[in-house]
Amino acid sequence: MISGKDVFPDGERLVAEYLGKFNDVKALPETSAEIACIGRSNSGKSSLLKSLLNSATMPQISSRPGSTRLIHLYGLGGRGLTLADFPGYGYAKSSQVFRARFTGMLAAYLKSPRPIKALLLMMDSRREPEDEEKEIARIAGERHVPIILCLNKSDQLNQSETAKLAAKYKVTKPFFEIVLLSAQKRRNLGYLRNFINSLG
Ligand SMILES: Nc1nc2c(ncn2[C@@H]2O[C@H](COP(=O)(O)OP(=O)(O)OP(=O)(O)O)[C@@H](O)[C@H]2O)c(=O)[nH]1
Ligand SMILES: [Mg+2]
Repeated sequence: MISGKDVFPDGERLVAEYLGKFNDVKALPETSAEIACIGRSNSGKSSLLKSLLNSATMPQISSRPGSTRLIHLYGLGGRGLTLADFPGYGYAKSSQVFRARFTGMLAAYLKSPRPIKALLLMMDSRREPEDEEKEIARIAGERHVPIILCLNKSDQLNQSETAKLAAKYKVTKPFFEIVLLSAQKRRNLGYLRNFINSLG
């Protein structure tokens, strides 16, 4: 597990262009390479992209779960790499229809022939991986798509909780890498920034 408290400098933000929002995988424009930020509602996906990117249109964040309802795409400075901010899953209060559509949308995306280079799987660091995370890991494994498990909200952990997590996530399998970070406080984002940049 990669952890640290370094605050991510503004100057290292990835320059991005907002490409729009899409309500269906079939509606997404063709791209040459994609990284998708996925995870449970309220885990901080939009916050992570807001902290990493420098774009005229920034991701919208909200304390209300279910705030991102469509797939938002950001192009990285003409390098052919696109970042996708997905709606979250597992929001108990969202309507059955929305939940079903969304689960279908993520499953459809993961199984589509789109050029997915990596997945950033966001999870509140105080939660355990649940069925959804295990299913995502299974599908990604079949496709040989690396997942970086992003354990977010590290600012909410004390020292002993952080040490416990480090012990628990000593073995990264089935993930490519595990990063303990704070999207909101912009802590320990350097590895992700360099990883994304290396694929662009
Ligand atoms: N303490 C703390 N709060 C955070 C952190 N990152 C995000 N949050 C908060 O978590 C809430 C949800 O953030 P979003 O970025 O909107 O979460 P999301 O995963 O995009 O949510 P959906 O779009 O609903 O799927 C907001 O109130 C954020 O301020 C973090 O690192 N630390
Ligand atoms: Mg969001």
